[in-house]
Amino acid sequence: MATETREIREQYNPANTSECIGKIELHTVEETEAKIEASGKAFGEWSRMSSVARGEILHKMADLLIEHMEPLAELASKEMGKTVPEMIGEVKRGASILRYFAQEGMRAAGEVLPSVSEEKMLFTKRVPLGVVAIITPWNFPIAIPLWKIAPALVYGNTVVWKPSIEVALTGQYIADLFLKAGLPEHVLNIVQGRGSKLGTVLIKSPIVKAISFTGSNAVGQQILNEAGPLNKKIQLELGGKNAAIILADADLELAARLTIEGAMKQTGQRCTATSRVYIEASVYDEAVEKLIKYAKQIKVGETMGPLASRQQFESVMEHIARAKAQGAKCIFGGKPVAELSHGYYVEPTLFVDVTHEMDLAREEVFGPVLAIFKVADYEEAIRLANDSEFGLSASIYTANIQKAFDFIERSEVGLVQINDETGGAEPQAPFGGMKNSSTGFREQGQAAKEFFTVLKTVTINGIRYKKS
Ligand code: UN1
Repeated sequence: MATETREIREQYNPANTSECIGKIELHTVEETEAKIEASGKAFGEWSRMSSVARGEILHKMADLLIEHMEPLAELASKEMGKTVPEMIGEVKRGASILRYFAQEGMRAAGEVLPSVSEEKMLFTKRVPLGVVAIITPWNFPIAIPLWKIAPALVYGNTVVWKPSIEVALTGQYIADLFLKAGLPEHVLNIVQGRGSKLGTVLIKSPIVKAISFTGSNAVGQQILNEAGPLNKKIQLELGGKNAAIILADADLELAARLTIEGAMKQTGQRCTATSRVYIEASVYDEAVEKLIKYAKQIKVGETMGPLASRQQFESVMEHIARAKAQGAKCIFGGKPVAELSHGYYVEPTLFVDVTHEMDLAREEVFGPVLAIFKVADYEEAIRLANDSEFGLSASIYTANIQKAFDFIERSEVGLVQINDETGGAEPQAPFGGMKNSSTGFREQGQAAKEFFTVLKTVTINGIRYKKS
């Protein structure tokens, strides 16, 4: 049988589309299978190592990440377009994720339970799953992989990791740093290639016990269809269409600033981005004026990077064209930036006169586009905010504590924000959504343990010492 040869892919800078920033050799199906097998072989020794020692390696990795902060942030920024300061922030976040999970190596892995019999000791013990497949997107090329890989490793699993092909060089950099940090070979195996080709190999392999994926709903559904019947543990973080509500009693300055930040940070390419805002009628005009004021402060090319790829650029422009065609009114932006045609730059874009029948109210754009709605009151706002197939994050801006508490109860999302933007996540807190935004287990915090370990219940009979 002829062995497949590796395809070579060039990576281009989305801020300067003719600049080739490096090449990456894509793995073949055979090589991917070999990596899965290598992960399987590495599992025994890794899982037997003390979790404290595994945590030490994560600590070292956090130090290395900080040491390599600048070159890594520059590479990742050139590969997917996020500005360097945004990427520096992401590297720091990566280090704090690693430090949080490093400490997990020192925490309890089970509990002692009372037994009905005095002759028995009954306890639980968390054990790793085995080989886990981690498939990560391009929009957080450092933080998302680390918030999956770090818990997977500290709890004793071995990992096959496929970063998005759009950020293959950044992925390779991180994998190399793990080796430098002292991770034994084959405990983390990176595979490079397209999900359409290698994804199925990972998902269907009998060696792979669990799959953690962040990305599109279409791919998430495919993973459920393929891996669900195989009884694999599945964790999916998918799309969002996150709403913010601005009530008449809100601090409008704060609400407008954070709504624009929520919508435009990272060029809107976050599953937690604010993409709809519902404003109470009595403050509508004033709030819209303030939204425009903050949108104007964004300097595209400086404080806001390009979209990550041609495909993203075309998709966002298509969403904008469709919104216009369906009757929404663009009051700000809406075009590529003419002077920056060397990159995939799009203006921060605001739409009004949007109805809930329009695609702009329902589909995830994943770009710097915000749909603005006028509502009569809080009741209409929450009804419309919940009118979505997604349920990741939602914000309310108000000074009314009863409405804020009502919102905590009634908003159909996993991440509820009071007087704060829809995005953001801290490593110690569980992250995930409701409805079509997530499947299975929450990520990060103590919730990560639920996904990356399984409980054994142990009974020891005959423990009572009897004097002979
Ligand atoms: C954040 O808002 O900082 O892909 C985190 C995403 C999410 C992570 C968002 N899984 O955008």
